Amino acid sequence: MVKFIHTGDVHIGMEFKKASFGIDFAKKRRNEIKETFYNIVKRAGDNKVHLLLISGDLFEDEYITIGDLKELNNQFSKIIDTKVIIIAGNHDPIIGNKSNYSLINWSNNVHIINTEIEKLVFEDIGVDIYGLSWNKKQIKDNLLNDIQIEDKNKINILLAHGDIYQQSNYLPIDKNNLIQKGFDYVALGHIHKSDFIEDNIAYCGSPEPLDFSESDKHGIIEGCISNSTLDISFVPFAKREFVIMHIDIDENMTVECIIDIIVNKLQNHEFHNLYRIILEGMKDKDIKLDINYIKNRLEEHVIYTEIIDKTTPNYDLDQLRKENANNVIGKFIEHMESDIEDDIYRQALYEGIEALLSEKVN
Ligand SMILES: [Mn+2]
Repeated sequence: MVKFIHTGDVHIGMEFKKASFGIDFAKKRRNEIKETFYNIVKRAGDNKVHLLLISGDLFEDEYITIGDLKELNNQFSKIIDTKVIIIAGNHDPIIGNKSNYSLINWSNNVHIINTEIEKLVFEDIGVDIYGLSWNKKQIKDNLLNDIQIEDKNKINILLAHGDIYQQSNYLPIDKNNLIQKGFDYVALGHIHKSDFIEDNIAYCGSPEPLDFSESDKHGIIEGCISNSTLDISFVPFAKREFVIMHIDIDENMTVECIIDIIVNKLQNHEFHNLYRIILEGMKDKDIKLDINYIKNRLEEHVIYTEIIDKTTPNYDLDQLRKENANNVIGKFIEHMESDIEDDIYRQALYEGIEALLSEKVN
């Protein structure tokens, strides 16, 4: 039996410039991604795994440093009995002679597949590995269509970084065509959410979630493979989860009521996770939801929260329109009200009223 770990989309070096969380948390996450990856490498060594498969986007081309690469190599060199197989993805492509992968001399157990379809033969474990590294930022052609298995008696594994869900600019993969090729296991990368496409074709997902769009369980795939059997499972491995929470507000709630509801809901959750709390529903128009105040009150319960206020104040629109028939408030309501079914219009209407009313008072 051949043991393997399948990972990818690690994005080492990621700077999180567009992330909703601030610079301090971004730095923390940047380090945590490395730490988690080193732990994956260590696990491969501890469990005497034969193959560590990395399906692209190991690092961020723009932000990786030579120091980071040396550290990666140092980690790989500690598990010399594990073969580390890497393909480059769209975030770490091998473009011409310029590639961060060529900046250092990799340990003997590290194999970086080149940008033409390549087959690596490992006689000692009876495994042939096929793969292809990216050589540009976008690939529109299905470059995997022509791969053919050469020796059916071997354990045949394919590493691919691409999109099996749709005809995209990120190496579209034809699922049916892929199934017919008869690989014993296909280790996919590119999509950050883990997904078993077939029993023997899977996206491992990113080991650490990168933002709130990745609010599922993240980890690695571990497997045992022979010519006739495959046993694989997803193993959660992330240090933190991004959790999105919806809280229903009604017009009878005060700020303290709302905080109580959130705290109550957070009680079953982990301190170290990141929470996006979305407040929805109708709020009392006289209550000001001070987001920073609520955030401060949650600090002792969880390490990170962000709060999005999507509530609408319970203005009596008819009353307001009548009272303001001759001024800009009335005209504004009249103009906006026609599209009140549209979420964005409604939000704009209520925010506009709030702004105009506060002007009036002042
Ligand atoms: Mn990726």
